[in-house]
Amino acid sequence: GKEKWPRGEETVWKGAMRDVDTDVSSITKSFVNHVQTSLARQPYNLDNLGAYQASALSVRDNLLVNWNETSLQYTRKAPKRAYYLSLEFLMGRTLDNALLNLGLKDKYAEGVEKLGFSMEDILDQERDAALGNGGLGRLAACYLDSSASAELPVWGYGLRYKYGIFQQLISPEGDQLEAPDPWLDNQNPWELPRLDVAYEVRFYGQAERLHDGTPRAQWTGGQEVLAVAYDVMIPGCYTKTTNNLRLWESKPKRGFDLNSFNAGNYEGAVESSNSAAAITSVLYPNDHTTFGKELRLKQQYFWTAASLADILRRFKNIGKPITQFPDYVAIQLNDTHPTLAIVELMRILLDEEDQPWAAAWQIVTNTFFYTNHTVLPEALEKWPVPLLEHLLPRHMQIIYDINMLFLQSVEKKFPGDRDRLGRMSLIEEGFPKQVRMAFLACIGSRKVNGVAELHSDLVKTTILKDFVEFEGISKFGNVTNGITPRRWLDQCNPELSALISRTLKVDKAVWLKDLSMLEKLLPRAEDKKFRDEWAAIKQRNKERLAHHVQVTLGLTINTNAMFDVQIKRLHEYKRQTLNILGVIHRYLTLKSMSAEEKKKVNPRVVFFAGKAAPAYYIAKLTIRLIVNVAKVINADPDTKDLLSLYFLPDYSVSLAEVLIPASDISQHISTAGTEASGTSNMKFCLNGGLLLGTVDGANIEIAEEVGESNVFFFGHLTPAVEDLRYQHTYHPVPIEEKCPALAHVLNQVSAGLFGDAHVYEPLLNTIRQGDHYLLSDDFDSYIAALAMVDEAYLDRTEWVKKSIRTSAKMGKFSSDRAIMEYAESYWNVEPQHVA
Ligand code: RUG
Repeated sequence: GKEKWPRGEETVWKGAMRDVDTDVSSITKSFVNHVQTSLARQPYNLDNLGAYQASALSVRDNLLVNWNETSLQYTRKAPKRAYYLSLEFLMGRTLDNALLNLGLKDKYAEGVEKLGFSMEDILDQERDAALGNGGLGRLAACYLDSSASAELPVWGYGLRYKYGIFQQLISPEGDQLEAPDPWLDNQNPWELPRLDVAYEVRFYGQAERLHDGTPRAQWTGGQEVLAVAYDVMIPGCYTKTTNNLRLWESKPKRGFDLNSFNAGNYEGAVESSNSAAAITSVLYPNDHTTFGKELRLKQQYFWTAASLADILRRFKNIGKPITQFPDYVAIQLNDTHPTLAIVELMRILLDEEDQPWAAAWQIVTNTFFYTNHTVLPEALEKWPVPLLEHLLPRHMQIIYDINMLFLQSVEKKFPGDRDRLGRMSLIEEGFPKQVRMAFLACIGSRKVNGVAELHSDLVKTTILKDFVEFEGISKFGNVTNGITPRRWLDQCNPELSALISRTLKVDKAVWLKDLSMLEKLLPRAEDKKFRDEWAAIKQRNKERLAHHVQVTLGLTINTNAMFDVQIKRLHEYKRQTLNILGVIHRYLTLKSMSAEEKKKVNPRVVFFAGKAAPAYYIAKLTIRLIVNVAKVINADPDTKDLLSLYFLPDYSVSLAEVLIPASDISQHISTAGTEASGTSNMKFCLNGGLLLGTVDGANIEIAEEVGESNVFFFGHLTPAVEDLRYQHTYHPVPIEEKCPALAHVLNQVSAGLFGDAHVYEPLLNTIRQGDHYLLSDDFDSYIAALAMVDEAYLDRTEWVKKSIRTSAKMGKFSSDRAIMEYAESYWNVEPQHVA
């Protein structure tokens, strides 16, 4: 119907509303306006930080106009929307990305130059928004970029942690130290507080079933806290569509308890408000582990309850009956962290919407979609029943009810199969009993997917095998992860991006949104001039990295060497230990070479970066070993020109943006079957770095695309892993016998070649005893693969050809492809063009 203009004169409103002007003089004007009014500063003493803030506020004006129009369009048209629930969004910096997506970078650079600043310095002022641990959180960020770029009505929901992932410091002894990450201290221009968008969230209390012939219950008492919305604008690339990432902050419902205050009990008066604020104070710095901590469960419920209340309110504004909820709403669960949303929606439908059980379950199971990100048993979330009963009594009742009905239906399909019931129950027996969140997420969702072909197959044949047999295979799918080419090529490697545009003779706006166009570069691998340009850009990126390391750490790096990079969370399954042992092997080999032999060796610089979970002892020991090996190797005059090693502290999205374009070879060497996908592998290859890896995760699909002759594979395959582990346990062979080269390396470490020998014994013992991650099985083939890399690098022409071919075949790994698979095959949401 025709809308009525709400108040005042429409022509006056419309005359005053316009797009923000984007010519250079309007940009400088807007910048100076923000300096004067928003920042209340003088031009005379404006520093780079002030200039960053003024630029950000000015760019934000552009985003806000688009963001408002996008919201209005969604409200008017009421299309089906999708919501991406993720406890982590690893956004990195925003200014550069926003400028590029808006197509305004050159103009802003010109504008700030005229005002006496350099764009590069300004960009460097921004702190990373590091609300995530690693791949899972960065994937969420890439998916938001792709959703907006594809004009899809997708919002993210997460938590506004006051402190993001900790800052990593490395002590002189090589120990990781953790410091808080006060990322909001300089204010955050990219978020809009929405103090008017707030919901009450309850914890603890009592749940009483009504026993009135309905499944209803009443949940009362306990603690109530407030969830307040902060909105972050997500601009699409070359489109008006600007979506929203809504992050919740916890606040006390009342500031403090006046009664206690008046009675002189000042601490008591603020206690409850402190406990409310604590919920969103810090990101848990663990990935791939469960912790069973009450505060973490509180975070999960707080966030899912607020998000669902918000989604429901928006749905109700459309005025449709609740049974049509799944026609308007799809909710994607990023791992099991938001699984309580399934139970919370049941609670609302039963207790507040008065729906019968079957109707409620029907709505729920048509709304949710669950993505699994790991098959490692220690990473599968479980929550103790007593904790859930205490914190969320009504939800525990509902989980019991879901489980009872579910097991009844299993019993019906497989009569008398008691083992199966035990295996499939949502409740794991034990002391205490635990709720298996992956099973709950699975049965409460319409579809379940893994994140790479191999991983999705493993999900179906291992952890959810019984569920495939019960529910049918069609519920289980695969969406191979992707990365956004905007940040991971155009932004981090502007020279390569420009070369591609020149060569394809199209504007980058075109190929950045259709990454398969890179394939047209393939014939250019035969073109010497193109190869030279390609290689020169790689070289300049290596120099850029060396400069960065020089400025930040005061170290001088040999840019004539091959750059060999492994950057990711420290974890035994990712096998950084294999890499450092390989470096030691190389060092020992070099030491034993004659001067003549050394002349044939190509110099290599090895980079590591990554954080270890603060309580992960073995991972921290690996960092210590790397740092201390670096001290010895980098100081050895016999070898230092041929081999050097750096552990770069405080790995972040921004550091990755400098490291990735500079890499000649990167390592993705997890034990087969353990890395669900990996996404940095895609980023390196997109930037023309070659891949050294195991036959695992997305490495396999990368090799399928670029051809096996362009990757360096090694190691045992997934089907062999279980047998090998069995051998280790029941027929152990001493390392000396099984792998003498590895034994020699381990003995050198034990003997103290890299200092305090005894310190590393617990780390070395993980290999000598049990060797769960199969380092001793893969070491020889790893060393052979490294030698093949050396060999290949000697023929630089052929190497550059491989580099070009690799990059050219990375189209599949754009997150645009992945997000369209979710939109079309899972959520059923369609692009909404904002004119
Ligand atoms: O370990 C996986 C990566 O292989 C994957 O690429 C990434 C995104 O799907 O997710 C990582 N992950 C898995 N992060 N946390 C988990 C398990 O909680």
